[in-house]
Amino acid sequence: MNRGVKEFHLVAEPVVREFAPGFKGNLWGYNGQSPGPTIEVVEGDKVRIFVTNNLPEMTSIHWHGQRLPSGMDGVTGLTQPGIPPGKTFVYEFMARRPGTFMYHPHTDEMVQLAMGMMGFWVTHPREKHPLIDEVDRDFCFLLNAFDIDPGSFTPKVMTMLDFNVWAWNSRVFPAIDPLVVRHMDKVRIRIGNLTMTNHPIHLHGHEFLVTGSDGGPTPIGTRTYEVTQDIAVGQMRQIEFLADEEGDWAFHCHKSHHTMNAMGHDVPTMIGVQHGELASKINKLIPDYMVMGERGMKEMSEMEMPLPDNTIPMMTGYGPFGALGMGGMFSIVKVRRGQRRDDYSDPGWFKQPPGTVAYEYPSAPPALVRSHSDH
Ligand SMILES: [Cu+2]
Repeated sequence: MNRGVKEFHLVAEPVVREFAPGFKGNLWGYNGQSPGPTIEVVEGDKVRIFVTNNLPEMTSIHWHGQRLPSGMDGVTGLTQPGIPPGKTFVYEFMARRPGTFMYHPHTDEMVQLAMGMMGFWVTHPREKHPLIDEVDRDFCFLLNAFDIDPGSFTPKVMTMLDFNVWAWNSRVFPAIDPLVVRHMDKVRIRIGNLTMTNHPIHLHGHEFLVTGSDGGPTPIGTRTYEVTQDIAVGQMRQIEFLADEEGDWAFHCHKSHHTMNAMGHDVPTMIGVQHGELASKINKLIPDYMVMGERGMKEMSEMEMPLPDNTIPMMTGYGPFGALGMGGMFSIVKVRRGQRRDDYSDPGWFKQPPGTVAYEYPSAPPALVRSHSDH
């Protein structure tokens, strides 16, 4: 705070980000991280942001969703010259409306977004707002995607659609923390999308309301209960729900290719192909050869195959019942009684009450009645 102005300093620079243990990327970000630091202010705050460019090319920052003077909007060539390497520019404006926003470059966006330059911005309401509830838990993350060949470290910036690292805050499951909440907490999750495609984000076990976007709080009359919310490119959405069901609840993008990690996207379909002796014959020539997917691909989630130095298996993560077969944009909302109010630490796996887990039927199942479409 400097004479009534809240000051921030963002340094655009190369960063090394760990997507998951054993898998790092050479990215661009802010202040040593990608995404950059989350900026939190209060409605009506005067804000001054110093932006220093330590990248090898010019940049700028666009304050996505903000009301501000046109000249502070951060569009290189349109509202300002680009910030040259080594220089610092200053942005000044008032955070005029409360909500969920983000920031990102508006210079060479294809490259700078593909390299991980983005950050979150939350403007809290100054007073009790009729459309903004108080919540017990307030999470936020950005959806981002990278194309990093197994064994390499730098994203391929020309990729338009075929990404292989589908991330939340530049992390991939199983390295994304669970969202830990107390039973009966009111929970808000703010999500922004700076990838090249939309992501239908799906919550198990609860219904939520979409209470806001980068356009502000949504009018009460427009809110509907959902279990999946599509988040288009360049959109922010905030969802809210009452965590009234104890358990471990999956929370993930519903595009099945987005809950996988690298190496899973170019494998031919082998279901029904009988390899027989083929694998052992090939193994004599290529010791690491593996037959993949003749009975489906779930078996791959438990395969220990040799990987290049810097990557992550395509489907990983273990739960109390075995391999989850999930990667990428996946996490778990853990609802617990007895979790302390300020405690976000992982309580471990949910202890399912006796008699509440799907079980193997001990005898012959009831006779199946098929529909007679062939008659
Ligand atoms: Cu997705």
